[in-house]
Amino acid sequence: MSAEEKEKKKKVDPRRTIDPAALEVMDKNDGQIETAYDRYVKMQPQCNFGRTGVCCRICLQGPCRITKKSSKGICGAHGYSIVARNLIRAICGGTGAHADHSRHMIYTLTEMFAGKAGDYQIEDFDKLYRVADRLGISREGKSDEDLLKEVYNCAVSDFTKLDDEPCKWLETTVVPERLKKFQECNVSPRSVHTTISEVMGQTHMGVDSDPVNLIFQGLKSSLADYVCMHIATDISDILFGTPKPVYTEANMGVIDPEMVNIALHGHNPLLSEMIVRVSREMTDEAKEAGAKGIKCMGICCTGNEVLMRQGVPVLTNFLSQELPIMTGAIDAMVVDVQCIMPGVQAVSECFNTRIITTMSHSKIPSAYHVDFDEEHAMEKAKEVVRIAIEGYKERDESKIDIPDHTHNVTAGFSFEAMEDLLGAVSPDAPIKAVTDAVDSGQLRGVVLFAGCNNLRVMHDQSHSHLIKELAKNNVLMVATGCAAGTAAKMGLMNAGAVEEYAGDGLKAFINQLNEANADKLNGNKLPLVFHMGSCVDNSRAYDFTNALAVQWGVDTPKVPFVASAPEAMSEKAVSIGSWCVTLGIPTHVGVVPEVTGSELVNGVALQIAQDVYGGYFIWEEDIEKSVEKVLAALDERSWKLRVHQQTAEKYETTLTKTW
Ligand code: BF8
Ligand code: SF4
Repeated sequence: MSAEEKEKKKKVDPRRTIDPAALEVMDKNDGQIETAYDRYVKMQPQCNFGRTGVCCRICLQGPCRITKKSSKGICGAHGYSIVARNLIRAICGGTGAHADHSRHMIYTLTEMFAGKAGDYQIEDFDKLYRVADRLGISREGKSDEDLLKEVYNCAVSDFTKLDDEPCKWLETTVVPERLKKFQECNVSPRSVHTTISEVMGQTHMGVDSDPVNLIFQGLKSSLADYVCMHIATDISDILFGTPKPVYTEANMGVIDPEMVNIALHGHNPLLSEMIVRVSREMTDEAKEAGAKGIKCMGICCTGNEVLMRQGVPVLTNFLSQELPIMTGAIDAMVVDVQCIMPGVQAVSECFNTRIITTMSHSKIPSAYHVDFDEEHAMEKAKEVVRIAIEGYKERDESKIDIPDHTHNVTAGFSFEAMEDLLGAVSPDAPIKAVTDAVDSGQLRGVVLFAGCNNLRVMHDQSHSHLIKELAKNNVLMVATGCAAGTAAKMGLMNAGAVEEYAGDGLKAFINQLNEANADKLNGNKLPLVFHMGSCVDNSRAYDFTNALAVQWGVDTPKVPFVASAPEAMSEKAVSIGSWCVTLGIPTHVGVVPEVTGSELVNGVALQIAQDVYGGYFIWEEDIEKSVEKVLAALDERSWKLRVHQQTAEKYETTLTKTW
């Protein structure tokens, strides 16, 4: 390592978080147990070829790296082809992950129809009817099971069909202008699985080297991603209920040393829902072991799923997932799929915490494994809880040290729950409460905080800062995934934060909702940031955008709605960001993806996308500039919308369709 590299490495402080609970655990540990924060420092400096996307390992002649000396790969592939191929494989990785999740939900219905998943049933009939209606399925003379079967058939078809008809979950959830655009540009996916296979085929050595063609296929993959995310949300709601407001707490102080503590981590609600249910029935077994009861807490998006529907407290978000184990009081961490750091196992071995993997395709060496299957869901959930109770019995009391940090959280804002709240102000067209507030200038627009944590930036800092600044500027905010985790942990997802941070317009808007919904809220008040769920539930956020577009009578690129992922990390985030752009949303990303090695590909992301789809990426790592750019994107749209509305009024014509 050169002297310069050593110097750079020294400058990176592993205390890369602003979460006070995480800092406390980290400081007490004093580097003795290695976590992601330490490994990030060890990893510096990271490879710039990979970072800018110009390293190709697609065939065994590679890796080929684009340098000044060598402007093409061995096969003659230009840098732009290599960057585009890498990018769309990342998008496809995200699509694959969501497809895996969504297919599992669909498969559970297969098992239900075969009489093999008796622990699952239709929990939310209204949601079933809503989804069926949206898909254009007639309900007349059909039993609920028949209806569910028809919804299921549509989902299977969206996953597998080979013809050019649009996927049902795309066709029925976007305005017609969007769909037309997708068909004109050939980015409407045939089906989820077909699209994934197309991307892998198209990016194989010696197939497509046209960067624009490649990128458009990437956008098609991102729309397939949107389809499977929406299917996952809909089926989860049908099986487990559509979220309604829930009240709980967040951050590591939620760990109760007198309880059997179970951390639920990953993404899939199929097992975690069952664990939450059985843990409420197994209190006696916990008491026999000497505990007061059983407490479930959530990490990442499994955490978001059980928070939204069951009010399960938030333990932490992605980056700090290893740290709760270091409190010495987590008896089991149950993981399913995605965003689970293998590092949790090594940390757990110092504390008698059982890491329990539960999916046959998502294992960690040395961890416990309970092989989940739909047919024995409750039984498997009990097995998991019993392993946690065993863990409790073997706890080393001398190691317990829980940081005393919690904040109140109000969550559970599915799109339906939002409509319900807004409907108390605007009964005929609930979403009009928002469009009116934007038209009058009371709100500056709507921002979705989505996405992960990433050690390239200070953990939780950009989310927190942007939320506070946008609140001051009267922006209505919704959040999902680990961005929502930040808001919950940092006290930004409760009524106190409205008082502390909201500008006058936003405060008045939220207070109006509080007053109109006083009977439903039972003395509680609405939060500053509305939690819409896990990452797959970004589908809910898009339903929100789409409803705004329908209400204004415009295509999505006219809607003052911006997405922001200041700490993006995963391939899923790359895919979600790409569908946001394709669906017409300006999308701020605080960690620039691996595209800067090609001016052409970068230019497509930043400019050409806007020309074609109306959505575009904003790469901005600086937090203050991010605030400015997000506000500017909102203002540009609301200004244009207002001018177009005034022009239409003046000349008594319809609103122009241009953006
Ligand atoms: O799906 S926000 S770190 S946990 S990828 Fe992962 Fe990112 Fe968190 Fe949820 Ni989403
Ligand atoms: Fe190199 Fe071409 Fe093979 Fe990529 S596909 S590794 S650029 S030879």
